Amino acid sequence: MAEYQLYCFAQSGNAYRAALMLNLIGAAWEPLFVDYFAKGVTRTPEYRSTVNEMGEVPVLVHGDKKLSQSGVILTYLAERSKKFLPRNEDDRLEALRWIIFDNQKVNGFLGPFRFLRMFAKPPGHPVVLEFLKGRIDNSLGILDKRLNGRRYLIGSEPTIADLSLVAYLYYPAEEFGFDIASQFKNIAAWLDRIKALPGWAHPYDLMPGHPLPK
Ligand SMILES: N[C@@H](CCC(=O)N[C@@H](CS)C(=O)NCC(=O)O)C(=O)O
Repeated sequence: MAEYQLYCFAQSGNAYRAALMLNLIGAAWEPLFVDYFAKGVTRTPEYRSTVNEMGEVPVLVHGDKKLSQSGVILTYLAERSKKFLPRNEDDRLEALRWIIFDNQKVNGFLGPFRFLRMFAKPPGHPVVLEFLKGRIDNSLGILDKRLNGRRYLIGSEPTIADLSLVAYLYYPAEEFGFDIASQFKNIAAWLDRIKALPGWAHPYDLMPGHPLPK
């Protein structure tokens, strides 16, 4: 058995953060497939009582530890591996600030928007999609501005804040119905920099469950 196990599925950008971090730090890990779409596994009482009471992926298993919330998982792995760790207290707080912004305003809107467009049956109501798209444009604009003249979000090296925020942005443009990279130039260059790190892999190659059965 690998040192780490990760409950995940390919379409989950939240799980991708943890999978990408595990790969980038060279950890020995294996995915534990959660069949979210066909079986709604995260909604079952069994999953909630034995894996995660919050009914979510990702969940990282490391020995006796079972960690959820991607920001917690990233912090744990950074502290253990000393990789992608912000350098000092100010940077740690800054990383946390961006991770919370991501969870609430970047992936917090992009995730439901993509889900309602791509996977929900029936798809989301146009008014809801339009509301979310407005919020996404605003949040991505803030991120793009932050990256203006910077290689990474904090300091000169990539940290867990970068690995959190990139997570939804490598999924295909068709899934969002708009092309993030062509609309936000600083984000596009930053995505290329993270993609060039040794160990980077696309979410659909890193986690099980893609493509979805027709
Ligand atoms: N803030 C959480 C979000 C986790 C999350 O929402 N995961 C989704 C998959 S992308 C999930 O498991 N949803 C199941 C549900 O809400 O029923 C994190 O960063 O880990």
